[in-house]
Amino acid sequence: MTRLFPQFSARLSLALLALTVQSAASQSTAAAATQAVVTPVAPEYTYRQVMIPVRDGVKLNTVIFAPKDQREPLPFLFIRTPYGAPESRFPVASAYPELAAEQYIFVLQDIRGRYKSEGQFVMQRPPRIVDGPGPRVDESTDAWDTIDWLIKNVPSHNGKVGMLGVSYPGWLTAMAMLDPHPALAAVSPQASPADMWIGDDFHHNGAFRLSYGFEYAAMMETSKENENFAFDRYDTYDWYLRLGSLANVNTQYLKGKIPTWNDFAAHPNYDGFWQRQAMQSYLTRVTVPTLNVGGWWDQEDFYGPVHIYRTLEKKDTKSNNFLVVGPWNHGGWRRDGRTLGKVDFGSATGAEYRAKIEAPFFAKYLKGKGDYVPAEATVFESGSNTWRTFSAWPPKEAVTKSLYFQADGALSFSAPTSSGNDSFVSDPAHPVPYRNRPIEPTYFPKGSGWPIWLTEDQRFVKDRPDVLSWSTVPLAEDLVLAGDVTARLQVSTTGSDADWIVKLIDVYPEDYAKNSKLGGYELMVANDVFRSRFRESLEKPKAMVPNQVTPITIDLHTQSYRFEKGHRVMVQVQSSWFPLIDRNPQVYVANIFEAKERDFKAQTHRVWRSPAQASRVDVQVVAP
Ligand code: PG9
Repeated sequence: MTRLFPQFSARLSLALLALTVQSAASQSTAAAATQAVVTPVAPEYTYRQVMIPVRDGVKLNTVIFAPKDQREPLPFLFIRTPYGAPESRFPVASAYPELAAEQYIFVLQDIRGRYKSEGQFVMQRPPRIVDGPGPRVDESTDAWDTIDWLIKNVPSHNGKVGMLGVSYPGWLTAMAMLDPHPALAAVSPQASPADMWIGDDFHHNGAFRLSYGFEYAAMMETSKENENFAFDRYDTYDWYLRLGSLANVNTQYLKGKIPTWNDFAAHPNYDGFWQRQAMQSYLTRVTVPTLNVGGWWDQEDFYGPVHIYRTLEKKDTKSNNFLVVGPWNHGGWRRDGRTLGKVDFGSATGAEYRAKIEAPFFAKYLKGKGDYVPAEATVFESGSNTWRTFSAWPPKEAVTKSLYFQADGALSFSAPTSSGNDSFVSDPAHPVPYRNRPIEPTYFPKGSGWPIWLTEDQRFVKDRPDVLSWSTVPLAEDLVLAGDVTARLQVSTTGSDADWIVKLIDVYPEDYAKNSKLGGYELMVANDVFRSRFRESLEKPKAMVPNQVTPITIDLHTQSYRFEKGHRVMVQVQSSWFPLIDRNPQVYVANIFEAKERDFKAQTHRVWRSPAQASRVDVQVVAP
């Protein structure tokens, strides 16, 4: 057993995000933290602002912070952002306390077309595309040119550059590693999206993430600086429902002026537009040591970091590709990380990660200091609240078990012996809210429930007739998920299209000794949505045949989670998650962005649970 953090016992708001832009042979369990993490006191940093020219003559606004008492030639830590590089008073020390205390030359840069940089912003500009007479430019070349400039123009560096960033800045980090400058020596793409149609911010399995897609596109493309859409009501559930057809977005509000919205509407299927933007085809080699970081309850980009890790892992001949996943929401590792919503993980997991993984990672590869040996996969096992390391993810020793849907709302590890189905009416006029109403705007200045909605108690939908639930009896022993979770449903509908949302839930005991206020709490552990029209092809959608039982497979991603003895495992199925996901008309239309009000029809959906047509959720588990 390897103790990961023997010394321990132990909020990236968009604002901060905007500013910042031992290989274990087998599994091992880290002891729960026992001492508080001490945040180091960082030195003061000097500030310098420059406009760095890149190969097509565009100048990029860049700010450079060096320690006032610089002790030796230092590596750069380079962060690129679309959210605004800091003005003069950026608190490097409080944004990156552990790294700042170690001393680096921090460089933060506005990407092309955003804030004070010149040029044209393109949402996730696909790399390696020549689209004009001048030289090819993209985020990869802009990073390369900037690094080249830094190496040639900034004094007292050691010739090495590291890059990191959360979310869009994480994706920019990934872009820089594709064709890296020779000085780029280590990268940490954190919560980087990998595929905006399959599993990250804008769609999941082709189902459009309406509220996030709309609000993010409007925020980014109304002007060069972030500008929130002005909703005329607090509960956006109400606003989106009144909006009606998505065609009304342009006619009533955006007027065709937001390119990303126009792209959503023009590319409802997984066509060349999305495929060119997705990382998959670019991840052909591990170019530099890469620390991939994600959060189990990331409300925006969880698919990305795991997918990037897995794709690179297949090419990782020199063991330079690593995975860290903790009990975090989007960027939660830059905060304290002890709690998420009402759930307490027992220690300051964000600070633990930064002090014990991130800072040693960069010190090793950029300064040649320390004896840190990164584990292949470091994951936080929620439930027991322990860090674990594995030599592969999913762990080689994990075995797959199936949780079968049974009659009378039961769920068990044995296949059903009797036939039947459970049904519900899904009415687009009354979609199931994805979180408790009121649903404030995503970027509500006075605080939004958005960052923690994935940890919300699912009892808020308990009494809805359009949400089906199946649960086990209280577990006689711990059930330890370590690996992938996949729903395999057999479904039918009276309509010709439908969405299927599957949620895997930990139901706490009524008498929950650790916190009596969480008695009976229903915590989502894994979830996702699938739009039936894409069941055979993501590129060529196809209507469902009314009332025909049809298999649907839904990737519920991956987890490290201990369902403790006495807890129950629950699976819920519903057909709407509004306004997170746009409403499916439930009558097949070629492009839902052009659906008319009259196309939206209530339909009866069925989930089958017969021996020959069993519905189940497969989980990879390891021994308790
Ligand atoms: N989730 C955000 C995003 C990343 C990349 C593209 C579009 C959106 C973010 O937090 O940066």
